[in-house]
Amino acid sequence: MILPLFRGPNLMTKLTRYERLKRLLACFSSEDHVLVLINADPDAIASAMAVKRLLWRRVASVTICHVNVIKRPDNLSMVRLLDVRMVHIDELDQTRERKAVLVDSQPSHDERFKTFRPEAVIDHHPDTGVKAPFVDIRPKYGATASIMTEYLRAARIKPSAKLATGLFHAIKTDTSNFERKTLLEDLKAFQFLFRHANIPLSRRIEQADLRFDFLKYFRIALDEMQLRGGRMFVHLGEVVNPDVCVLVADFFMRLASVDWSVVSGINDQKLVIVMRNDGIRKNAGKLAKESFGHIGSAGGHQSMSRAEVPFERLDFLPGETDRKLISRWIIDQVEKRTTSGVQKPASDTEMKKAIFGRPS
Ligand SMILES: [Mn+2]
Repeated sequence: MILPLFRGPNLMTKLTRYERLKRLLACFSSEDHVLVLINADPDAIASAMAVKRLLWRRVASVTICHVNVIKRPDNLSMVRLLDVRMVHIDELDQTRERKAVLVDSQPSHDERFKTFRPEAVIDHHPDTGVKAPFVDIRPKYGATASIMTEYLRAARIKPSAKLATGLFHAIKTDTSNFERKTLLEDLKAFQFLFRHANIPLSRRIEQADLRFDFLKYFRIALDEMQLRGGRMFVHLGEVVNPDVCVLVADFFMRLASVDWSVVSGINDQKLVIVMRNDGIRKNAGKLAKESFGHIGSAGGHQSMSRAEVPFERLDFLPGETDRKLISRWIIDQVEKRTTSGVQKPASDTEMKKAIFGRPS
């Protein structure tokens, strides 16, 4: 049976889940070698796993191919713990004729996608006017994994624990544990996946956000942190990855007595300053702009922000590699902008109380 080709997202919303599934599957035959193209993050990886499962025994082969380099330790552990087999685009045998499927992205999102003419595009980002034989773009969804869960359910496939865990982790990640805008459909998918997922495994993936070589920055952070009022400051010096500043800043926010955390590091000839606060009558984005916007780029939201100052703009500091000097300068910049005026540095008892809790 030849199904009419689908050419727009509006028609798609009127189709039942089963009809959508039928149309997607009708794009492929048993001789096809399928390439699932992704920009690897948890949602894209899990969605690609779901496509592979949907096409299992229906096509000749399915290869998952990522265009980015996976660096984040939690993403690396997801790939490892869920046994996801993928190839980087540079290692792909491009001579082979393949039908491409793009999930959690659209062709215009990456230069390297543009060289493929995808057979199917399934995504939840705003529609960029994708033209393909099969298009299913639902921008209101919190995750592509929720859409893929609907396809699996329409196909009456019971997901393996690893696939379910991947999709479960993807929805948690893309919705920030449902703190971001989501649909009832995301919750329904989540509820379904919960029954099949390995929850300790999902937690393990989530927790694995540290690399061994990050630990030394935690030592610097604990040795050199300065608590002033409720504000925690530390400058980590040269860091291998600016993500370290985010991890340390989030770590300090776990202290009940800390209501601001300002953590900086030097990476790629730039001073990166990461700010976090408790979200109560504070604006991290504004503070970052006021403190560092005149000398670099700065921006963010109410409770999280980031500023980047090119190294050469710091030439007024006599020794820009001196951690203490940079730390001093950052504290000055931030404290100059705060309305409450000059804050006294924390006393030893205040510091101890913050770290170890109330002394008995
Ligand atoms: Mn996504």
